[in-house]
Amino acid sequence: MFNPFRRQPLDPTLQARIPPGQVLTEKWPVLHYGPVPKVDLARWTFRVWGLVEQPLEWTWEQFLSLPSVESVSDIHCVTRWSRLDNRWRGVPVREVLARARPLPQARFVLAHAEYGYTANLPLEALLDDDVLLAYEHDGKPLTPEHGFPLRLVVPKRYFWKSAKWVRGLELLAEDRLGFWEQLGYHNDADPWQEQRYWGD
Ligand SMILES: Nc1nc2c(c(=O)[nH]1)N[C@H]1C(S)=C(S)[C@@H](COP(=O)(O)O)O[C@H]1N2
Ligand SMILES: [Mo]
Repeated sequence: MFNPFRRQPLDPTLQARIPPGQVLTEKWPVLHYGPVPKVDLARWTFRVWGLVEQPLEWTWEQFLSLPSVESVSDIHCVTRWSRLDNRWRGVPVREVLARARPLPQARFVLAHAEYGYTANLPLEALLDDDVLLAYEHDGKPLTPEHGFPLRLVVPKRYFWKSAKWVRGLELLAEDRLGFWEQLGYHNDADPWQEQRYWGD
């Protein structure tokens, strides 16, 4: 049977990068709830709204003109696989938020994706350099099943926070639970603290 996981002992420097309870994989599993959306780039938009001075909406072409960076980071899925050294290209969330200018009351963000998928994070967590609205992975455009055309990437949290097919960010004063968080997954989702389920 196909087994994506390595069984050999890892060299210690690699092992040190794998959080507790995780197993290294070199494949890239596909994981999501529901179907893969068919996206028409001519009609696609990305929005920032809620507690911002300037609500904004970009077309795909406009979004591509925002400053992009490359960032290499690790993926840790709560289903226990980790994939190291993913090379992402995209727009730092910081850049997008700087244009919309969050109001002082804004402390949380709900990411909205196709079909109503949501993921919630503290605003502060989205300001890190490694947090991107990514459109390329390892030098190629995202494939449909990995989030084409755009996904959120938040390397310091379990990967369910990294919404595929993301369409906007809503700025909030109070935290609002996302899709998996409502189903009992941990709100903070730090893989190094093994925050898998609420109560862990
Ligand atoms: N829109 C959307 N994004 C999503 C999900 C989903 O169900 N819908 N699942 C999350 C989960 S649980 C994981 S582990 C990662 C998987 O990303 P991948 O399929 O690119 O590995 O996507 C996350 N983003
Ligand atoms: Mo996941």
